[in-house]
Amino acid sequence: MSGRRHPLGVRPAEVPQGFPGRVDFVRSASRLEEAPHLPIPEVCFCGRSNVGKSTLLNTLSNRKQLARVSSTPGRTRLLNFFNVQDKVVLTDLPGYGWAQAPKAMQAEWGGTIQAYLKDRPALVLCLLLVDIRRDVTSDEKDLLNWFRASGRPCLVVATKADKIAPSKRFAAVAGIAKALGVDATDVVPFSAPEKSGADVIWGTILAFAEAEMADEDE
Ligand SMILES: Nc1nc2c(ncn2[C@@H]2O[C@H](COP(=O)(O)OP(=O)(O)OP(=O)(O)O)[C@@H](O)[C@H]2O)c(=O)[nH]1
Ligand SMILES: [Mg+2]
Repeated sequence: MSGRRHPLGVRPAEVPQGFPGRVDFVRSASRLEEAPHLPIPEVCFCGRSNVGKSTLLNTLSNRKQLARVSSTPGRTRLLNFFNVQDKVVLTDLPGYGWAQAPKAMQAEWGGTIQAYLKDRPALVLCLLLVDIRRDVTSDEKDLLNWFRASGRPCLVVATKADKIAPSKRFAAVAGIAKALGVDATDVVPFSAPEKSGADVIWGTILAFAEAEMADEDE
């Protein structure tokens, strides 16, 4: 049962006409020390390899190839930072749990992602992407529990919604929410080809970024 009307209990910000306009690639980093430090709130995209992180970023940016999209899992091995109009920085994190990657490499990515999620003061919101067609994994539950324990707000995005019939999406979202132990309002279905879900995702990102900027102005 959903007790709230808005994802994370926060009314999505109004998305201006023509937004986001230009989105600039800032930098790639293989280690946290290489990450840029801009005085702008940051929102990250995390999830298993191939779940659609880069595709979501491209769709939100209205660009085909801003972030590299690949049908070969594990292609994005770096943290990639994008500046959206000096309003928010979006970070595309490397996919975790790519079974074919050498163990040492998996450990290295995991370490970098963990360090980023722990020690990134600008981070105001995390997007956890899960495939709408698949059962939630223990990795995803662990990550969500960690977000909860750390007080990091997390919006769950159920990707590839076009892969299931519209009539089945509501039940799929409810199943994901139940498995993760979150409110169903906090799980937003998204489809890149349909562009469905993009408005509420942008609205939520902007609401968190704007709240942070307003706090800093006080
Ligand atoms: N039908 C459909 N396919 C999608 C959608 N989003 C992503 N895909 C496909 O899923 C595959 C993986 O997408 P990516 O965006 O590269 O996934 P990723 O999470 O960035 O993967 P890594 O960089 O390996 O971690 C690509 O073939 C995409 O075209 C979607 O909403 N609908
Ligand atoms: Mg990627």
